[in-house]
Amino acid sequence: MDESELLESAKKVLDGNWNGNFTIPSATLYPHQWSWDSCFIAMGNSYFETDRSIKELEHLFNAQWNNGMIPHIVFNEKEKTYFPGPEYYDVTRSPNAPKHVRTSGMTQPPVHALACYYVHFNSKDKSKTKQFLTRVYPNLLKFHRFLMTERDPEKSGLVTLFHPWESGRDDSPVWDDALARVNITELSKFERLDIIAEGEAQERPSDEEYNKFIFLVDLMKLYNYDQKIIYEKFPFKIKDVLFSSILYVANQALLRIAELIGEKDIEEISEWISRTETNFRKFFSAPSDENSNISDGLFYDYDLVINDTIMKITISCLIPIYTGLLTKQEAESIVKWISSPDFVAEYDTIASADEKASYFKPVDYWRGPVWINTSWSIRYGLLRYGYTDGAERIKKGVLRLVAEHGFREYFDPASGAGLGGKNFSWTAAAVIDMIMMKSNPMDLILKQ
Ligand code: 2M8
Repeated sequence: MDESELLESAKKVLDGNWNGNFTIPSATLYPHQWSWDSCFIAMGNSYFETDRSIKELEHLFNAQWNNGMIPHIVFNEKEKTYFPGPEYYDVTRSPNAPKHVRTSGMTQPPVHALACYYVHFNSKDKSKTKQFLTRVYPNLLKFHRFLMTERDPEKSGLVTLFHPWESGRDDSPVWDDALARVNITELSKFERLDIIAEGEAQERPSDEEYNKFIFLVDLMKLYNYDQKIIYEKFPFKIKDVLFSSILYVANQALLRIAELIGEKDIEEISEWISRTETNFRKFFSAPSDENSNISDGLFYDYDLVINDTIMKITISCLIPIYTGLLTKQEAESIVKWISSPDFVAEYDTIASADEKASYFKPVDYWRGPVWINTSWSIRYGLLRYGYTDGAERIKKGVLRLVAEHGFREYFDPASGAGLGGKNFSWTAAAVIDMIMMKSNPMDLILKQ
């Protein structure tokens, strides 16, 4: 398939998953609206379907909580094939939850400001999209403020997550030790609905992990989703590199949006940006240890419960190249990892965990397979720092993966075999962006 055929197929995937209000990630597993999925989808659609992108994002913002949180799932009442559904989350326990729509009780990476900026950047009707930006600016500001206050009482500029699902990388090895310390006192009875065919269990998180995922939801419910109480009592609190990197870029996008709509009061956003710049290395660099064989230049998540760095080498460690906050030298050492056989999968795409690590599993969800949204982010980082050949290789690799194996949710890094959901929306959206992007919106967003 050549690029124009791939583009048409990608558009068909997004059309097929559009339900009139939002785009589902994939019919086989995810029948509701997922927060960061919708952002990638809106970016893909921004080249041809301005109105649809706007509707997609506004549907999500319409479910924003009073405290500013954008929930990670907005439920479609008609769909009953996903667990945990709205009854299980029971967010009515929180005075902050919206009453007119049902949602989950946690959040996901804040790609939203970037997505909104993209919609304007690629639109042919700038006056329409400027109005859209003016409408959604308060939603974005409130969401970022939620993350920078409720999820960062330390004022570090780095975000604390209460659940692996908030990271978007559900069963990443990064959570293993923290989850092992979570002691399940009592667990509700539940039935998993996410393993749909015989033999697919190894491609999804294990039952043990699921029990922990559900127990953490039970605990959030016990505390009525009160962020302050959760912060005080929770057994799982991690400052995440990928999430905080995305927020750093999103804050820059928000500044750019403020400028476009003539919003002058930007001091708060600038302050958030400098907090992140001041503390990023303090929290996320590996502690110097002569005996450690982990070579540095990577960035690691930080476990607040034990006040320690999580020394697991995963895709999250590489994502800071996407922020533009690294020096040329720091970017160079990440590029070394990206180019090393430990991460470079077949087709020049990037595995989700270090292939020589004991915790690497080639077909297990976020423990090894290649994901297209993270490869997309890294490609942006490479473009940003002038590694155009590397960026081109990733693009070619993604296009080949999809041409040969379909628009799958994730891919085996060794064979390229497609895994998980079929006709997966963000895979299609990223392919559209890689083919269509002529000038780089990120150049305008990130500080020079
Ligand atoms: C996956 O997460 C959901 C829970 O939110 C699940 O496994 O049920 C993750 O890959 C996440 O990043 C993604 O947003 C979601 C929908 O595609 O699926």
